[in-house]
Amino acid sequence: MNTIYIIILLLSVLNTQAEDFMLHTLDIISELKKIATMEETLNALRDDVKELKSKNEALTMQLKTFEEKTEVSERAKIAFSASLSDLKNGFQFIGPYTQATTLVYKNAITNIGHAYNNNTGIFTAPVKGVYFFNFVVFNPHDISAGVRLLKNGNFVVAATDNPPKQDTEDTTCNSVSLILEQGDQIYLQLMEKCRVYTDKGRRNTFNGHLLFAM
Ligand SMILES: *[C@@H]1O[C@H](CO)[C@@H](O)[C@H](O)[C@H]1NC(C)=O
Ligand SMILES: [Ca+2]
Repeated sequence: MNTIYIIILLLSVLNTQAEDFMLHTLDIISELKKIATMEETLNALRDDVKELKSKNEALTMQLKTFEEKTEVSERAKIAFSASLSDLKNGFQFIGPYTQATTLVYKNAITNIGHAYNNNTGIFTAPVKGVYFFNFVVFNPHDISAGVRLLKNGNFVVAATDNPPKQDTEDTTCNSVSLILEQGDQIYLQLMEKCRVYTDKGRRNTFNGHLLFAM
């Protein structure tokens, strides 16, 4: 009786273990399947991360360039106005000369950014951009007035006026907007055999502004 009981007990124990074993095996197979799927997902994610990284690098570079450009244009505040002299009394003629001569507008009324040099009369562009220039020319006496604007020594625009006896105007002017590279130089020349005049009226001026950097 005892022996039979023990055998039955053993069989039932073995049966349970077999079931357990089967169950565990199924678990392991499904876990392995899950791991395989996870590995695939991981590989796909790794590719995604790689792609995002390179996109991010490209965007970071673009942003850096943009920020540098913005910084340059924000930094660049350029504006000047200058008259030939700051005479309080009397007057002075400049010219006529046989050769064209650089006009030095000595009296800097405004010179933000110091791109205009009132010792030499030369404006030097500190950044690439679009600049606006204007010059007003006045001569009240019997010789023609004539001034030209040059960029790096090359003619751009001029303003001329006939001698006062030939008409009733003594004043002339011209303006121009120019795309300048950094270091480009702009200055005004008194034309050959022409004359300008200065007194406390400050009627001859040279003006320049940076409209926007590029
Ligand atoms: C340049 O302009 C400033 C401001 O008007 C003045 O103080 C200075 O003497 C000028 N330089 C020359 C060479 O005239
Ligand atoms: Ca005239």
